[in-house]
Amino acid sequence: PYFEEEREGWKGYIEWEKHPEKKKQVEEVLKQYDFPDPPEFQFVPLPKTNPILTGERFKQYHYATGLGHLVDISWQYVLKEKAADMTHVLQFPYNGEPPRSKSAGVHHPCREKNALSNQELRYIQDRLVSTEITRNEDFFVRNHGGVPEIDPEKYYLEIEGLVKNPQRLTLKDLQDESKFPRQTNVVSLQCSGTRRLEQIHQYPGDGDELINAPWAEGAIGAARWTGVSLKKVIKYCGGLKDDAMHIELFGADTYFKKGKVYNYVVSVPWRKVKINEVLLAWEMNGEPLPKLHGFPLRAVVFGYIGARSCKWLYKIRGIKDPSEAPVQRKEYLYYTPQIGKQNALYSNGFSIQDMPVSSAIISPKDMDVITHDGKVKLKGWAYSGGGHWPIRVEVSPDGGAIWYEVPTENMSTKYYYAWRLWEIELPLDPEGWLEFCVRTWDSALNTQPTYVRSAWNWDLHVTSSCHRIKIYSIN
Ligand code: MTE
Ligand code: MO
Repeated sequence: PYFEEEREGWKGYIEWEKHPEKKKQVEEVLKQYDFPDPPEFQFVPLPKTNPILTGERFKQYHYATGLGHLVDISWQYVLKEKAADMTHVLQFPYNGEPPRSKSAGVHHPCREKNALSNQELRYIQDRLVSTEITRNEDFFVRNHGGVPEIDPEKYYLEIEGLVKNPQRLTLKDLQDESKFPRQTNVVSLQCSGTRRLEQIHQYPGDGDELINAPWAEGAIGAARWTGVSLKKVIKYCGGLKDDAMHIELFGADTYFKKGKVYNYVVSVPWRKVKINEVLLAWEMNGEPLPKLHGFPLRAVVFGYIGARSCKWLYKIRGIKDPSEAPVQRKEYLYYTPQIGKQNALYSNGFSIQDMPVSSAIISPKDMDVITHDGKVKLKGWAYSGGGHWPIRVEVSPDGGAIWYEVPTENMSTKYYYAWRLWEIELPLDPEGWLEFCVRTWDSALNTQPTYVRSAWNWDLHVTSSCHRIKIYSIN
């Protein structure tokens, strides 16, 4: 059931026919490998050295690690298995992919050639923390496959499975306020890979995530989403049948995994839906949902990892147990630090839903040289998932011995489901290399692990430790 279905007015596939020349070229190259045919490709030179990973153990990822900033996440397939013995890697962009702003796609500070310049990176990240509601064009994009094209006139949402009266609802139905009350919420989405780069520095796990999403601090944002509560839609279908406990969400996009094509499918528990924390949204910051963010309809699951907020939503299903789809079952698993190459069984991982409390310093940036007259200004974000919100942010100028509390008036609006931006001016006397770090306390009094290695995990998810940067201070 997790393979792509045909539907009128919806194109989830790539148009091979339009690129006969390239298709042929690709076929030639692919003969050497055992991979599905891509529609289009280009060679991208990779950096010869990688400042992040050194040593024998990491050799096989040597080239792959360069990909993070060269390739963005929407590429269809990367010959990563072969990357170790190539100086070039194939990239396959999708046809008709909407253009992205740099700020939407690149939020990680790899500083090799071909990456963003420091100046660009600084500009982008400063923009990110300049508004508590993120501009649509600055909102990070994380796509597992291509962006499907959906004709809104022909679009309908199918509701089936363990619901009492299965229905098909058009956009007009959903937007008809006599049927469904509208709901608007300011909600942060955060990719579970945010700040993954810090875990990569420690040890890069199976290497998969180096290619897929080697994010730094920018895979997070807040938007004002408008739509209907999924709960009301299920009620409209007469409610769930007795044994239904979860709702499965089907995205119209397709992606490759181990040579097979799947739809993007996840699930959320009914208890989450019941408290109106799952929104089916068609509007983002007062504009129709942009294509890159799931046009015409997406789920927004408050406080969960971004992965559950299924984009290009075309079908929902009442089910008994969590979805069997690969995204739900095999990805987004949280392992203990002892789990690694030898014992990484899917059954050893917890399925990640709630996002933990986390924060980051965005300005200054790691390795900055700052000249000051005894004072330095820090800026960043703080967030907590699972229905909690940041209540206190503390920063330390000396790696965590002394902590200063950010005054509440220097924290942005408390929205319950969104991040809070903060800034603080610290007194600073010492000169030379210093380590700044930040930690946040949330409304349930959770705070962050001190060091990244205490929460390192094989799939490199939800990096929640204190964010640390090194700066050179000149007084
Ligand atoms: N939904 C579909 N259909 N396909 C996807 O690839 N990516 C997920 C989620 N929903 C994804 C998806 C992930 S991993 C994240 S972090 C969020 O979308 C990102 O949402 P954004 O791109 O709007 O920021
Ligand atoms: Mo994600």
